[in-house]
Amino acid sequence: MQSKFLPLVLASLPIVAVAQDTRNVQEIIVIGVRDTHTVVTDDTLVAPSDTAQMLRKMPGANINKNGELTGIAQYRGMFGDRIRVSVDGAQVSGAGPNSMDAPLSYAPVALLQSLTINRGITPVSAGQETIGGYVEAKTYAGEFTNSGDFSFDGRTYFGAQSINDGIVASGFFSLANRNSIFRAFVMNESADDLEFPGGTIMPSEYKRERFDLGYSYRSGDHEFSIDLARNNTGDAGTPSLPMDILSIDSDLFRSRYSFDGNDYRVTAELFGSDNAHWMSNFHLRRPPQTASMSNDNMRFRQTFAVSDNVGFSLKLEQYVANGSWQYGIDGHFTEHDAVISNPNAGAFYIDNFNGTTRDVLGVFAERSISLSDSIGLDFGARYNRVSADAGEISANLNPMNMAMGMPVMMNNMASMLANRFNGQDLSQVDNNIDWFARFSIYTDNDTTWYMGAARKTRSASYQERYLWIPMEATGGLADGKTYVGTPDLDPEVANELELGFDLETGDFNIYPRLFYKEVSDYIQGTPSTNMTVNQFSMMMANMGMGLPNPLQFTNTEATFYGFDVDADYALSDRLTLRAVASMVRGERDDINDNLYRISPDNMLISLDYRANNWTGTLESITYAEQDRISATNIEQVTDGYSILNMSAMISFDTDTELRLGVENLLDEDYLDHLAAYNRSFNPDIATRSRMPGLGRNFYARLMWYF
Ligand SMILES: [Cu+2]
Repeated sequence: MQSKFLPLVLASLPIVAVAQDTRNVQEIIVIGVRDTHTVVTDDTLVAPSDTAQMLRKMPGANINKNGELTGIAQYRGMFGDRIRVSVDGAQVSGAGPNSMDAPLSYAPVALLQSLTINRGITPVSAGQETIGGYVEAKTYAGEFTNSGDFSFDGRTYFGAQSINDGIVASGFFSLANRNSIFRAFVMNESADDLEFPGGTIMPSEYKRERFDLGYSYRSGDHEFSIDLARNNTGDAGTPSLPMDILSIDSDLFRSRYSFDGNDYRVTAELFGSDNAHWMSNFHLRRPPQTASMSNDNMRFRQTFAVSDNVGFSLKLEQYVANGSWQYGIDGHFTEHDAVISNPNAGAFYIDNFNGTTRDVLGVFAERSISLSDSIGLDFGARYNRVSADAGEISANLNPMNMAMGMPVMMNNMASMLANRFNGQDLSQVDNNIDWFARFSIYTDNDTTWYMGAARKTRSASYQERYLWIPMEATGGLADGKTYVGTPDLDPEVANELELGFDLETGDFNIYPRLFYKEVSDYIQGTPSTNMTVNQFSMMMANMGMGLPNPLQFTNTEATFYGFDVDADYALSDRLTLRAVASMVRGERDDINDNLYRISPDNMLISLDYRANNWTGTLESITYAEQDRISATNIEQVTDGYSILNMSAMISFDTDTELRLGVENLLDEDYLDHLAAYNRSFNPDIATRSRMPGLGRNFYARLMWYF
């Protein structure tokens, strides 16, 4: 890493060596749009190892959990690729075809500075495809000092929790002066299987290491940074998926340059990642046992998957008398491959994805304008060109070269599917137009009203287009169904409206929002009508592999609507009452069905007590029953529940903070609707039954700045 790092830094120095006097840009006051809800550093002293779990406490947001490190962001009923996730400006398209390395897994809690969610209508400048919203993770990067002399600083983050005997230990070290920050970060975390009141969730253990090296330079109006990171995830259970993680080895790169001119700002970003991933159905969970028609060893499966990403963005922001203009171009180019094999039969293989590419090139313009003292308007438009392609695939499902029987029939069917796929026009191009507009109107009585409208598009993912043989490789849907893709899927187009207000009186603040989103050509699995696909799936099911009746990704129609709010009320100087509530409905419009894996209605109420050097929090979290379920995805109803959490944060001095807490204080036994179904053998949880929520968990987190 160091060998790559130094030449890149040296090469970049001449660009930024031109020092200039700092001159402040003219003060521009644009009527604020309170569209974000931020969790700041202090809140990273929480129990979960997975950054995505912090979304649970934000209005409208939640997580789809398939394992302890695999949290997939959900916002207002949309999730996965529909949510644009930025990690320090970079977009990561993970190696796992089931999103085992979902984007937020690349911003571990121990390194996190802040997690921000863009409430409501997302500006087109935030990212390329923001149909479901925008989540931004920022990692801690150290701080410049006020002196020319270098000083050594850093912070450590330690944590331990009882629920899985998990620990996390990390150190961030920096050598900084007023112009430069050299930084390094190292983290190690591991845990055993999770406990719930009825037993143990198996396999849910995990192991992860992370190493970062970075450099920032600042002089006058120039700022430059470059960062390299390595993520090594080892054994990590994902009990809601058909396989578990054996390894995820990723190298990430990102660099950023900005220049503040007199009345403009230029930002350039370049990022990339190289991710390699192994998973299997036998190394952490009980291997395939009995099968009526085949040898047990024949059902062992392992998958090797890789992804490559590069991306860039170039932005110009111009400050004018009553606001700003912003122009930009950006690109994100990804490639994915995955091969399934059997360690007991060397000749067996299935090209799951071969050379699938997805390239997005975008251009946008955005305007932010103060129409009067009390009215603000933002609007903008974006054009994205999305091109996708895939290489030819093949498979060998008859590794023993048998002359007749099941393997021969299955192999013949796979050949038919492969020939059909290879004969199709796999190269696809979409031309997508997005736009948005939002008003904010400040009235007296400390109230600001918001109104927004947008049209947002998303082109199909590589799985949705190029899954050619019925498999569960679906970006982590974890519904237990097998799927096939449709190469020529049309892009989804969402038309959305949002309305709400902020009322801030000082003692009492409330931020409610209503939203409505109609999506035409919404991509969703519908029953496959292809005879070969259906027969193949049936034979697999007969062998004890997957369910019959596969789905095919298809353009359908859908509507999302709901309401979310956060509020706080100061009961006294020391006591604050907070509440966050989220409600969302997701429905198919072309048939009478609900959408799959939509968050149940939920509400958080918390009482915070602030003393001189400590704060205490008592929190109640209530989830309603979810009976608006998808028949298409054979989804199961989940009962409502309520849990209590308690924590205290103690500041020993300005540099040291300790949080002690207990989650699910009463050890309530409940099921987690968004954690899907158990897919591994477990005497405590029936196969394909709803995953339980976690039991009582004591935890400690310590952050020490030095
Ligand atoms: Cu995987």
